[in-house]
Amino acid sequence: MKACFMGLGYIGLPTAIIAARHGIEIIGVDINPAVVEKTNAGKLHIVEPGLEEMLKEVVANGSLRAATEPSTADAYFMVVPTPFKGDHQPDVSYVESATRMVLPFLKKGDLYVIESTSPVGTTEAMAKIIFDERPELKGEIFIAYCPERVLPGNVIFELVNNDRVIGGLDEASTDKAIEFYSQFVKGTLHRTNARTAEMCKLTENSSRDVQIAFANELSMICDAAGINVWELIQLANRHPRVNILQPGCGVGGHCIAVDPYFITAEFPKESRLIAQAREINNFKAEYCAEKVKNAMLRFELDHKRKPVVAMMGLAFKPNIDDLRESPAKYITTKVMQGCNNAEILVVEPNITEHNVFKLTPFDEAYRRADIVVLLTAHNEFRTLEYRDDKVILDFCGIFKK
Ligand code: SAJ
Repeated sequence: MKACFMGLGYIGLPTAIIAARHGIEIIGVDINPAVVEKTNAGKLHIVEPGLEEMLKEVVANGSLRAATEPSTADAYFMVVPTPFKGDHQPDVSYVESATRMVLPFLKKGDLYVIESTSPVGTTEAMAKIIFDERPELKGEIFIAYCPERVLPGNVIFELVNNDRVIGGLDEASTDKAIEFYSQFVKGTLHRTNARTAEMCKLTENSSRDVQIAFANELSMICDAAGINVWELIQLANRHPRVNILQPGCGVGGHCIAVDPYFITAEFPKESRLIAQAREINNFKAEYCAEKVKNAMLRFELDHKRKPVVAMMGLAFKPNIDDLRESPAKYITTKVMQGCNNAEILVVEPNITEHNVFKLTPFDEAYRRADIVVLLTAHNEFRTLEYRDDKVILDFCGIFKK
């Protein structure tokens, strides 16, 4: 069987690699020629533990080939980004253009699947585009929605072992999609319809956003009340039915900071809690930036000189190189803009070079800084020893003080 993956990003590429290792012939398509070139050379353009060896293997044995254009296959997978526009309205234009790219190749019996996180109704909308252009395919192809749910950093395990939700436009499409995924997914494949599957993905990430907002709100209350939030949450979680997440400097990434807007944009009156959680998590980044600026002013007043400030972490979560929608990056930018010539050291151990930020090794920055701002809980930072002689703003619970 031959499958065509449209999009070789954080999800498309690992899925294509795993599928290729299970005997499926893969053509991986990306509009970025640099990604295609790198992939064909067996080099990973993303950071994901253990994946590069697998890529090398499937490229070497010919089961995965990357290209900038699709070609004839038996199944087509849309795994492209769905960002939002300026007003938080979902932008499905990449899904649409990927669909239009595969349109000429579709033939009787083919499977077409959207994996990209999408607003409710997207699968039906893409089916309309397909059948408007190719009416002869009506009733002849299988169309389904199957969202991914893997956690970056643990992709190889989760791609295979997580349960998945599969929603076809009709029963036969659900069957066909389940048949495909059962070739490499060990988790249970749950059947539903396309609209429920679309909403299920949005629900999962909104649920996490709401829960993190609760932790972030607690952290601000505790700060004002003089209570250690880390201790508080640990104690509250000893209750058998309480499970509070950890506060941070905000919520980032391309999933949790984005997907809830796909619900609020379409159902604004009904989604007040989801909208409020988004606001709280966005506000937490502003709040952290203000805290840093205040600490800098205080230092200058107390010491009659400008502080050296270390901004520790740019990535949106621990131990990855992904800066998408990163609150740490946002806070660092805000602090640099208002730094009034104070020296700001920027640290991100998972990146060697950045086109905007000059990076400093984490231990050097920690040694030199008067004010240390812990933004992302990278493993490297956990090796640092707490220092009473520095102002430490620990937004991600490294020292839990
Ligand atoms: N975060 C906190 N406190 C926590 C947990 C997370 O502040 O206790 C922050 C992180 O620092 C980060 C953000 O939340 O900024 C999101 O990180 P994450 O680890 O919760 O999730 P993602 O964005 O890496 O992956 C999520 C996952 N969804 C859920 O856990 C419901 C993943 O399973 C999805 O596949 C992925 O979104 C996606 O692609 O949609």
